[in-house]
Amino acid sequence: MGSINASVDLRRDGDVAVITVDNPPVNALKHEVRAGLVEAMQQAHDDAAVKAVVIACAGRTFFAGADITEFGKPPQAPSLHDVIAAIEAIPKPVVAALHGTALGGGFELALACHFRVAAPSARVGLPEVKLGLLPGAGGTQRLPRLVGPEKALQIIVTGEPIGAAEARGDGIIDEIVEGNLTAAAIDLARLIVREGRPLRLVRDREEKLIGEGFADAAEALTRRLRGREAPAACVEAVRNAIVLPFDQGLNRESELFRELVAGDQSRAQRHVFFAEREAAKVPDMPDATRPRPIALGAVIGAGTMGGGIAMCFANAGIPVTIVETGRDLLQKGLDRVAANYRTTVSRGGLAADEMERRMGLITGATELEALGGADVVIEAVFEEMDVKKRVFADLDRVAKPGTLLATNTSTLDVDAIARATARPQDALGMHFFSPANVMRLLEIVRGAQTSFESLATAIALGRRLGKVSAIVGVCYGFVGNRMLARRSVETERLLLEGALPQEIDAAVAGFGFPMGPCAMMDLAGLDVGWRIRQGRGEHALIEDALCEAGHYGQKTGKGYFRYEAGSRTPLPDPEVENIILETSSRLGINRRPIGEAEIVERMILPMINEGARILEEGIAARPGDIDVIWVYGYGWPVWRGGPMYYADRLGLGHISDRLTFYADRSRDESLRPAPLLARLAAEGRGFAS
Ligand code: T1G
Repeated sequence: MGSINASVDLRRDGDVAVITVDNPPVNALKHEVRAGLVEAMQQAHDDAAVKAVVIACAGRTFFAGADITEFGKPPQAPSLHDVIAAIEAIPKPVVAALHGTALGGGFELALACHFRVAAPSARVGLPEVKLGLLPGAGGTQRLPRLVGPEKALQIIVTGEPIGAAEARGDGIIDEIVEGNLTAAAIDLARLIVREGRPLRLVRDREEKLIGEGFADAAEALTRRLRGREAPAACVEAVRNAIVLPFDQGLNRESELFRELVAGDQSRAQRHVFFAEREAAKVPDMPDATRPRPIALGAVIGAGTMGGGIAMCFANAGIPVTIVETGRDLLQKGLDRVAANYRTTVSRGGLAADEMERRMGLITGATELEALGGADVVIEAVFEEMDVKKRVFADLDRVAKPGTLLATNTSTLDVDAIARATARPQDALGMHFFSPANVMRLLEIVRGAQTSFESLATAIALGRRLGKVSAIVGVCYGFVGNRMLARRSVETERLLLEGALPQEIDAAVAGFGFPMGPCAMMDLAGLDVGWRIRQGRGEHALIEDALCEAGHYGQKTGKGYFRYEAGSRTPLPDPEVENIILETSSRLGINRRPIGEAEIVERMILPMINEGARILEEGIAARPGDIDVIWVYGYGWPVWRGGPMYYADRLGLGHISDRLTFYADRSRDESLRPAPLLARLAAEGRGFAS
């Protein structure tokens, strides 16, 4: 007994063998861990004095799954299947002690044990589908045997973990224990030996394998997952648990896993997994930098964005004050927040008492002085520079020293706003996406004078608010909106040259976006862009004509599409077609049929080109940051990895040729390949290299 290797320790506690794994930060089941587990199980098996085994992990969590960095590399024995076989082969009770997040292969390992105890805060789940995979170590065969096929499918296809209490209710967890978890697991192991309880493996349980309702559940769960391979594989594998003997189901699961792990979709989703974790890192930030504590927040402006941001604070348990200029506007904003919460409660997404608790964390005020004690203030007022500068000058007067001053501007110059204060080092942008309480992306805009401490504070706050943060520099529209503007220009051109809104949206949806550009603009409101263009003296001929005709989008029941009362379904609108045809003929344009491939190219390639400029200017530090921004903020299909990842798959040489073709044809020099793209294409390299 003793340490098996650097990650696995085996000790005896009386007649119980205790295996403890310590592979920070999340006890991923890397090769060394698997080898150590197999060796430890063998020793426990061979030692006659050992009557039971406990498997536990040190650090912040039980195994959080297989080591994702090992995927795509030659497999090293023993595999996780070998570890599980060793656990199932031992004729002694094996108890798993779960804390933190027992996920993927970690949860599958626990399902191979005879008993599971958990800390109250533990969560279990099979998130492989989020990596474009399915559980590959028996989870699709064992979990249905424990909780029934429908519940198992819910857990596997959503990839969302469940809490210990729910898992206890479902019979996954045998006991929830307070205090010393490993000691409790040892006590249970001893009790099982003492009582001579029968050792029943999950794999041998069939009583819950009822197929009734499975097909409907599968259809409901996968309806919105168009284009993805992994969910369909999950459904097939779980169905096999109902119709095939265990070992056959297991073999088919492994086949499906091997197909998916080698496929483009999973590679893309694994790229996004790691890019998401990189995006919140600041390459030049000194390691010693520490975030300032945030105990109290404030939001200026109770509009749609302000209310949504305040909900983020309340959802994270942070008290927040919303400041508005007048009582009526304030009450309107608070009512909108309450209505949002009530909708979530009515859909079963939140308990009524939890809603009350969160509402209790939100306070309204009409005096700026009310936010004097806040550790962070997020300004979410009208998107106008003078208004924002005035607010920041006032903030400078009332906010306490060290308060993080953030603007939620989606386009404006953060440095100019920061200079309205005497403390630009404490100012930056925190660009939330609408609806702010739902969208996970947060663009943190680093100003020229923003201090590392302020940056670290914003990054830590983003994490507490459950956001995926990406650090970007100051320019018009930052990263996401700046690239989106390229797509809007091409949308306008395509409409003038021959396409119709429904054709453009169908092509973009076919690529994998949840919504096309025209329907998206109808949701955001065409008048928002129209007012900004008027302010900048710019034009979008078709969109301007639509606005002049009262087509503001969903809010007026007509935009690029028309909407039946109470419906959000975009319907082709002959009036819009007339406006488009009329505008084309007024400009003397001979309209032509435009195919899906050309539409997709012209929606995507100019954005990639702008992404290259953004990288060249250092507005984004890594191509992966741009990918994370588009996946979490603009609906880019995660299984395509993001625009820059997609570009590398497509090949920069090809992209450069296509852009040159479109630049020559349209005589729009901004479509010509950006220097970085042209250079990398010439060198046969990609953005990632
Ligand atoms: N493999 C390798 N590295 C991992 C990892 C993993 N499974 N999980 C996390 N990391 C790294 C991560 O990149 C980061 O590194 C650091 O750990 C902290 O992570 C056979 C096939 C567990 C909920 O999908 O969801 O099992 O940036 O910042 O916010 O069926 O990490 O510090 O260098 O995310 O506290 C299934 C993935 C695998 C879980 C913790 N498991 N991980 O969140 O920390 S597939 C998963 C997470 C599988 C089997 C299959 C989260 C977390 P760095 P973090 P966190």
